[in-house]
Formats: sequence, structure tokens, C-alpha cells
Amino acid sequence: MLITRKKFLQIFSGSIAGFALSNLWLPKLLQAANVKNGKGRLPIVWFQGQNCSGCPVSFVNTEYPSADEVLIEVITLEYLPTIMGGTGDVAVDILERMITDEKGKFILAIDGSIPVDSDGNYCNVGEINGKSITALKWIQALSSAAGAVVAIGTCATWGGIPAAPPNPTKAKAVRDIVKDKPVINIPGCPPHPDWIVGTLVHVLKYGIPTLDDLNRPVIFFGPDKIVHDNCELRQYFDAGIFAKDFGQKGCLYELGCKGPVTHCDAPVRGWNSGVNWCNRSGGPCLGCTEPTFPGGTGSGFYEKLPAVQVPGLSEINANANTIGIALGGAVGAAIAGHAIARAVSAKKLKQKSKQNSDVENSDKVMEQSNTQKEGK
Ligand code: FSX
Repeated sequence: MLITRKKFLQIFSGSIAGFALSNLWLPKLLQAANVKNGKGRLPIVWFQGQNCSGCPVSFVNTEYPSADEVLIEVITLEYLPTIMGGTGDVAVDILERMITDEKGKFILAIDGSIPVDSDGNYCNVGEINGKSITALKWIQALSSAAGAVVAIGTCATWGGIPAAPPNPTKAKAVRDIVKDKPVINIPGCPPHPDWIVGTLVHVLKYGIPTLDDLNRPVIFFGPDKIVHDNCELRQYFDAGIFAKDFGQKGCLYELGCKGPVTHCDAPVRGWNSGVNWCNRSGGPCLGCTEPTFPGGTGSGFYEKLPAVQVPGLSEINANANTIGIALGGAVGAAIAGHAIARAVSAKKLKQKSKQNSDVENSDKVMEQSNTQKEGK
């Protein structure tokens, strides 16, 4: 399923009215960059810290607009090591020129985290007068010269894989380093190309998209984008049918799915022309768009969520079983399509003993179904 021009524009139609306060800085930047009435191109300096380069690779996989359309019509990409031709002094000169001559006229995009241990020396980018320059120093200088800052990918937004315990380099997120201007966060490991390009196009054409309290564009990560609510395996969850091993039919909750605590529209958007996404391919959602990724939920990639705060039920520290029990017990239309926050009531959680037997029954259903499958 290709994303058409019409569909792409529809993505934004609902969000134009809800500009965030951070739009206050945008007119200045657009004026400085000579962008008028959505016409012109956004100058981007894309700096890379501790990363795997999955983010820029995802970016160039954009389908609509295509990568060449983005590069010719939407942005002027001044610097991005993964795809640029220049290296060595040529590349370093670009960064220096942007810092000194282009103040306020460009967006600084950053992927990868920034190590601060050992004065930042775990990540050096280029040299000036024979002296290595740390990513930390570059980002401090570039961000103070930039008109706006966009953190791309979970390493840049929350720290991601490089900041996973024990975080030997003391890797930080962009928001921990850049304090003097708003940072738009586009998480994902890597982010979907639409999330990156869509945000940039939105900034150019309509202004800053509405952001949530973690500065993520709500068009892609809003409260109605909880993975669990839009997952095609949700019917199994509601029926209490859980896969116990990979390849089995059922909800992937017990195999570590973090869908109930994860915001992104992957289930409806899909990857690779909408062909597939994590849960559809049998791999549980790892929660890569959340600050808890990779280890902050208290469980490993393939371990069931332990105690989690159920949104909207701050008085209850329910564990994953309890959520499953509560929702599994309330099978059907009453909860279909609703967020956990709306679906789970404290009352339902108190009906634990009755629902325990519901789950046991669900397990039996699943076992029967597996036995039948194996017998075929
Ligand atoms: Fe991190 Fe991006 Fe994950 Fe990799 O560059 S968000 S490890 S996909 O690549 O920074």
C-alpha cells in the first residue's frame, strides 16, 4: 500500500488547528531561512552522535515524498555524514560555517545520543587544528546557533540503546544537553520515515505540529496512538488468548509486548509501504518510542511487563497480569477500541478472583487451540 499524496496531506489535516506555543520561534526561523508561505526549503544540519545510523537510513526510505523530493523541495541538507559526499576538513568546514555565518537560519537535527563521561571523548567528530572535537562540544555550539532543534530517533530523544544500563559512557539525550530552546522529539529505533519527513514538512508548510508533554508530534505519537489500542492482535488479548511462544497464535503480551505503554501509529501506518510492522510479523512491540526503552519498563525485550502505572489509574499500580485480567474479563465490544485508561476501571480490577478464573479459562482455550493446531 503506497502512501498517496492525498493520504499524506490528510495526515496533517486534523492537526493544523492545534498549533503549540513553540510556534512562537518558528516565524523567526522561516524568515531567516527565506521561507515564505510554505515556499522555500528548510536548511538542515543533521549531526550524528552515538548511533547505528538506522535513523538516516530510515529517513532515505521515505516514499511520499520520495527522498529526492524531500532533498529538492523540502529541505536543504547541509550536512549528514551517512549520505553526504564531503569528508574530513570539507565536512568540518560546513559545521564551522553554519555556527559562525548562519546563526538562526537552520534547523539542527540530531540522531544518536551524546556521551558526557571523560569530557565527551567517547564520541569525537572531526578535528580543528589537529585537536579532536567531541560530539558534546559540537552540539553545544550548533544548538546555540540553530533556529530550532529536532531530536531524531530514540538515542537522541531519550538516550536509547547507548544509554542502557550500565551506560558506561554516560550517554545523554539531546534534551539533557540543549536547554535554551525547544527540542522536538521524534523517537523510534529507528523512527518511521513518515515521522521524520512528516514533521519536517509540517514545520515548513503549517508550523510546529501539536506536541505532547514529551514534545512528540501528536499526529504520530498522540494519546490515541497507543499501540495496544490499534493492534490487530487486540482481539486475542480481549479474548484472553496469549501466545506462549513465538509463532503461536495469540496476543504477544506474555512474550514481552510493550504495546499497552507505547505511543506510535505503527499498527495503522505499517512499515515498508504499509506491508508490515512489529507485531504483525510476530515480534512483540519493544516500546522503542518511549523513554523507558530499552530497559526502563523493568522487563527485558521478551519478558512480560512487570508493575506498570496504568494511565488514568494513578492510585493503582497494576501489574501486567492485572491489566490482562481486567481487560480479558471484560471481553468484547465494551472495551474494543478504547485505551487502557478508559477501559480499565478500578471496579474491574477489584473483581480479581472472578477474573482469575476467566484467565485460566482463556489459557485452556489457547491450549486447546494449540493442541488442535499441532494435531493438524
Ligand atoms: Fe539510535 Fe539512530 Fe536506534 Fe539506530 O541513528 S534510535 S540505535 S535505529 O540509528 O540513533
